Amino acid sequence: MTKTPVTVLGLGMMGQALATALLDAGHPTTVWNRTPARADDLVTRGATRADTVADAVAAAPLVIVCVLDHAAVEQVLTEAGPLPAGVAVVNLTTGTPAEARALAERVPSYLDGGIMAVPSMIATSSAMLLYSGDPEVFATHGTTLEVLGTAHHLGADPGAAALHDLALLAGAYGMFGGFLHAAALVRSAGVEVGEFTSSLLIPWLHAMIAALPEMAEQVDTGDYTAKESSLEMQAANDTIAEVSRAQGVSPELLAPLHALMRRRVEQGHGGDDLPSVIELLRA
Ligand code: FVH
Repeated sequence: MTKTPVTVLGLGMMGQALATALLDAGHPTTVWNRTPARADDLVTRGATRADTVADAVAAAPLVIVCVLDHAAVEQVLTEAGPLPAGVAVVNLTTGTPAEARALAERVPSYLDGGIMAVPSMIATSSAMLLYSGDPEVFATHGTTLEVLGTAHHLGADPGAAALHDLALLAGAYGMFGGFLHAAALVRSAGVEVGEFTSSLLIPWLHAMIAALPEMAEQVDTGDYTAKESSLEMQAANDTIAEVSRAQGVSPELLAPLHALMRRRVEQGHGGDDLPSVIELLRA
């Protein structure tokens, strides 16, 4: 069966991975990059080089944009000029929900996207990509987009993918922050971080992840009643910070969470569970 031709605009680390995956899956692939030499390897592998953005968007019904930031997307689309009828644009550049909505106003068939993967994960089972915007574009091109990684369409609001992308990144950064503090603490005692991570931290985090569905339910229902570990108990002492300071480790990564827990207890919610803190996050 003939595969849908695809154009990839932007051949940085991520654009190269996307174009390679499409080529490997048998899609006729046209590529363009501001610095043309970055297309050389892809052309050797079978991609077609477009000399201008306008030529690139005219070459395929599906155009994937993956450049540095929103300003670069604006520049590239301006350089493209009016898009040929029937061309769908899928923008995988990291941006904000407002930027996604502005682009959807400008581009008739538009999907915004967020890549939850690093380049080496593209086209593997670990890659997840979020999309939102024109449902028809996803219905038409979803199968092609699955080549890049598991594709989730989050609805017609073009801003939804960017919001979910940032929410997922926030979750990951929270975990990385916890990891860094834990690593600093054991390192201060001369413990090898690699061994600590594989034998203790990863199994512990797996056990803690199992608590997330119940915590999410508490947030959804607004019933934060503690079943096992009250906020009052958790906020009562600040042992992590105390011991960290004694070990010469700054507690600044974890201090904000502890301060919020204390504030919530002071507000009379000591009998709640940890998710109760979310009520203090309304800006
Ligand atoms: N790489 C990653 O791990 C992350 C994973 C999650 C998603 N991000 C987002 O993907 C976008 C591109 O990231 P990247 O890793 O490909 O970035 P670079 O390797 O730095 O390549 C940048 C490309 O953007 C082109 N570019 C920059 N400014 C302009 C412009 N004004 N007009 C046209 N193109 C522009 C640049 O071209 P050149 O410097 O080679 O000429 C590269 O092709 C990004 O949003 C991440 O947040 C990646």
